[in-house]
Amino acid sequence: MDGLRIIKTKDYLCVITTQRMIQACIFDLDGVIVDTAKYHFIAWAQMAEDLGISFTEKENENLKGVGRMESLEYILSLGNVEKSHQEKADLAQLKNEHYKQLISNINNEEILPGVVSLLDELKSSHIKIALGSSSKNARGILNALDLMKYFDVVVDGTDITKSKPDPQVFTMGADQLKLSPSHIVVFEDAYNGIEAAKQGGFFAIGVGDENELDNADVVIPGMADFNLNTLKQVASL
Ligand code: B16
Ligand code: MG
Repeated sequence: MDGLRIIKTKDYLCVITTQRMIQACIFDLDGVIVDTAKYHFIAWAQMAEDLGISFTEKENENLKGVGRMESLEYILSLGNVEKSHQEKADLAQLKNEHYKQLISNINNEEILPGVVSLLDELKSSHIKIALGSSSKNARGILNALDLMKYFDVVVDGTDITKSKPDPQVFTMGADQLKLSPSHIVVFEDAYNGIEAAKQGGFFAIGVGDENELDNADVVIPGMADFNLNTLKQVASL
């Protein structure tokens, strides 16, 4: 009897409802809350072109959830280009300046469909909300989208030392929430991000294509038709 539990004692017969024990949700940023992947692509593609490296949108897919320096290394490897430590730092900084310029006018119209209503529902149901993003620009983006008010905890690229698929970004979130990963749902759009969540012991909901996110516990195409009720139905914690 899903959702109901019957307890018999000597004197009582109690029927209690068993809520799924979702105590918190951790959201990835790029690709889950906002579609910034296109801006990352424009900035990386410009840098690749300047270096004479061919870099396609398909190859950009491999950079979802991947940190800035690791992304740069990947693009350089595509063109067999070698750079010194300092040159890599300069290139990464240049790309980031271009990216920041591209997102300088970002506003809440770019929040992906269904996100705000889910955050509202979680908030009013007292389910904790955290961010688990590889991006060092995450806090600035949350502020620009006026979403910071929803988040109890924010862990981003400025806090972590290990990139996804290492679970660090999510386990730091769970630690700061003072909750066990077994009661937390992670929303992720990247294969590496799902890997990180699973390795950390979280329930992982993939947001995107089920063929690409086949390591997730559940895959949803997006948050447009997703709400707390559907979350409770799909998340078996
Ligand atoms: P930044 P997420 C990731 O964010 C992006 O998916 C990835 O494309 C980007 O390279 C990475 O952040 C680092 O971003 O250069 O802004 O520090 O998906 O983990 O929220
Ligand atoms: Mg992402």
